[in-house]
Amino acid sequence: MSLSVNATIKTTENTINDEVKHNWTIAEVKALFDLPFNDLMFKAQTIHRQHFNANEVQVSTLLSIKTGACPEDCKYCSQSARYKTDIDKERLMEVEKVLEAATKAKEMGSTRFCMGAAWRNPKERDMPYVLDMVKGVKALGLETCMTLGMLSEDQAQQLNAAGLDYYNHNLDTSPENYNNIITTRTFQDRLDTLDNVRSAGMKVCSGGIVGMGENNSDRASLLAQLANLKPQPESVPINMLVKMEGTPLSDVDDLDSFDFIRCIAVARIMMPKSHVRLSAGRSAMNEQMQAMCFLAGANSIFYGCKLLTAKNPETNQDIALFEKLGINTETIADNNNEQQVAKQLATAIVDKQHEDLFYNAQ
Ligand code: SAM
Ligand code: DTB
Ligand code: SF4
Repeated sequence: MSLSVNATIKTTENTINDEVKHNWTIAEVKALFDLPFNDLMFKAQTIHRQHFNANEVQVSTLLSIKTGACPEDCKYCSQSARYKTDIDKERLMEVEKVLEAATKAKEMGSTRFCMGAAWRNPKERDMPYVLDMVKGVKALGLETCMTLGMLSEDQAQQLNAAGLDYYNHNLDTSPENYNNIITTRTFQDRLDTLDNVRSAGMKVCSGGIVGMGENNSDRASLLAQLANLKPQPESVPINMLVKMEGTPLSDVDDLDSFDFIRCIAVARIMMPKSHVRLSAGRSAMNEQMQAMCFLAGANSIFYGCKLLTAKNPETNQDIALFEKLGINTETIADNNNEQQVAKQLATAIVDKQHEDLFYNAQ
C-alpha cells in the first residue's frame, strides 16, 4: 500500500504575508524560544496556514549511494573513518541499482529522491556517475536531491545542468559550537558550498542537528544563520541526533522533546515559506510527538525504513500515522499544477484575444 496522494493547486494563500525577515538577531530568536509553549505553537501554526495546506506533508526517500570510509571527523556520524562503528562500507553504487531504488521509492509514494554520499566532496572521476544518477532519477518523474559534501562552482553547475532540483548541505550547528563538532572543514566552507549551489540555480536544502549537547543559544544561533540566508533555503531539515554507537556523541544527554518541538516551531516562524523537514530521529519519537511537530509546522519527512545508515520508521507506521492525522502527501504536481494553470491561463488569454480579433473583424 502506498501513501495517498492529493494534488493541491496553491492559490492566493501564497501571496499573503510576503515579508520574509533576513536580519534575525540571536536575542530575537531566543525570545521566540522563550514564549509559553502554547503561544509558540499557536503562532507557528498560524504562520504555517498562511503559506501551506496544514494537512499536507512532502515525502522524500533517502538512499546512501556511497557508504562509510569518510575522511571527515563529524562527531555525530557513523560514516566517518575515524570512529569504530558498525556499518558496512560500500563503494559508489551502480547507476542501475540507484534507479531501481528510486523506482521503488516512487511506487511507495515518495516525490523526491535524495542521494547521499559519505564524501568530503565529490572527485572529478565520480561526477559522470552522479550526473547519470540525476538524469535517470529525473527521467522517472521524481524530484532529485543530492548530498555529496562540499561542491565547487563548476560541480554545482554540472549538477544543475543534469537536472538536480535540490542540494542538501547542512550548517549542522551554530558557528559558536561548530568546532566542537567538526574540525576538518569550516563553517565558512559550508556557506561557500551553499553559495555555489544557489548561484548554479538549484534549490537549497539546509538545516542542522539538535541534541548534540548544544545550548539554547546555539539552537537560536543556528536558526538565525539559516533564516538570514538570502534567499532562505527552500527546505530546512531539523535532525534530532541519532546516537550512533562508536561515535563521540553516542552517549550525549537526550534533548527534551519539547525543546525539539520548539525548534521546529521557531524554524517555521522564521522561515515561513520553507518546507521544514522533520528529519532524522523519528524512530525515537512516538506518534504524539511527531503529531506535535506537524502542528508546529513541520511539513516534510523522510519516508522509508532507512535513512543513510540509521533506522527510520517503517513505511506502514507512517501510513498509519498519516491516516490517523488525516494528512495527505504533497505531490510534485503542486508545482506542475501551478505551471499548468499558468499555461491554461495563457492559452485562455490567447484564445480570448483570437475571439476578440474575430469579433473586431466582423
Ligand atoms: N557527506 C556529506 C556531508 O556531510 O555533507 C553528505 C552526507 S551527511 C550524512 C548529511 C547530513 O546528515 C549531515 O550534514 C548531518 O546533518 C546529517 N546526519 C548525519 N549523521 C547524523 C546523525 N547521526 N544524526 C542526525 N543527523 C545526522
Ligand atoms: C539531512 O538533513 N538528514 C538526512 C539527509 N539530510 C541526508 C541524513 C540523516 C542521516 C541520519 C544518520 C544516518 O542515517 O546515518
Ligand atoms: Fe562524512 Fe558527511 Fe558523515 Fe561528515 S556527515 S563524516 S562529511 S559522511
